[in-house]
Amino acid sequence: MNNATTAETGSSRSVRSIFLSDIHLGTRACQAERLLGFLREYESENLFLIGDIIDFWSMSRSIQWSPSQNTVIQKILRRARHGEKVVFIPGNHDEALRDYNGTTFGDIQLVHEYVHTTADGKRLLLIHGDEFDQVTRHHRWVAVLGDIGYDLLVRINSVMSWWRRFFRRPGYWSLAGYAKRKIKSALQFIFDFERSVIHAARDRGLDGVVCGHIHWAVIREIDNLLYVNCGDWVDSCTAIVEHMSGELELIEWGKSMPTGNAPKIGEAACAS
Ligand SMILES: [Mn+2]
Repeated sequence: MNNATTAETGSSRSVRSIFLSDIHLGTRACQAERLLGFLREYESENLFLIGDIIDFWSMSRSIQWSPSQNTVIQKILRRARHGEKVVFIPGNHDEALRDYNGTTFGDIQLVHEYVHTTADGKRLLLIHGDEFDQVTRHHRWVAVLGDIGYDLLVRINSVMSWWRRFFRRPGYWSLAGYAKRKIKSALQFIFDFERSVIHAARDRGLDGVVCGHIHWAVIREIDNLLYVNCGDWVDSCTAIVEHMSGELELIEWGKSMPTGNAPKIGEAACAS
C-alpha cells in the first residue's frame, strides 16, 4: 500500500474507477472525514457507489448528520456534474431508493445492478449483495433487530450471569466460548455469502463481482472468478480502485490514519 505517504502530501491520483460501499451516512460511526480525504486524493472517470451509502435504517431511529457528511454528498454530486460517471446501486440500508432504480437524479444513475467492463476487458457484476445474505433475505426482522439489539443482547447476558451468580444457579456462561462460536459462525457466514455472490456472477456469464454489504474488503479469486468486496467506511475505511490498466487495487485508507482499524469479524457477522 502506498497511501500512507500520499495521504500526507495531498497529491492527486488518477484512476479509471472507484468502488465504494457501506458508507452509512447518517450514523455516528460514519467516517466521513476520512472518506473526504480519500476522495480528495483520488480522481476517477467512474465512481461506483455499491450500496448502504445512506443509512435510512439508522436514521429512522436517530439522525447523526455531520457537516462533513454533507460535504461527502456535495463532493459526489459535484463529481457527477463535472462529467464523472456516477452509478449508485442502493443497498438494504438505503433500500427506499430502490423504488427509483432505473432513474437518474443530479447526474447520478440509480440501478439495481450494473455490469462494468474493466480496461483489460474483465466484465464485473456490481451489486450490493444483501440478497445473497440468507439472514437479511429470509429473516429481515432478525437483521433489523440484530442491528439495534446486539448491544442489548450483550447487556441482557451480563445481567443474566449476574442473576445466576446471585441466586447461585448452576450453569456458567462463558464469554470466551460465546465469542468463539460467534467467530466460527461469522466465518461460515462470509464463506456462504462469497460463494453465492460468485454463483450469481457465473450465472450471468461474467468474470467476477464487486460487492459490499459484509464490511469485509478483499480482492480474491474464487473458482476462477474474481471476488471483490469494497469493505466499509464505518470501521475499516477501504475502497477498491481500478487503475488505467484495468488492474484492481484494495486501498486501506484507514491504515494510514492514526486510529485506523482492521475489519472486525463480529461486525461482519452483523451483515449491515
Ligand atoms: Mn448492506
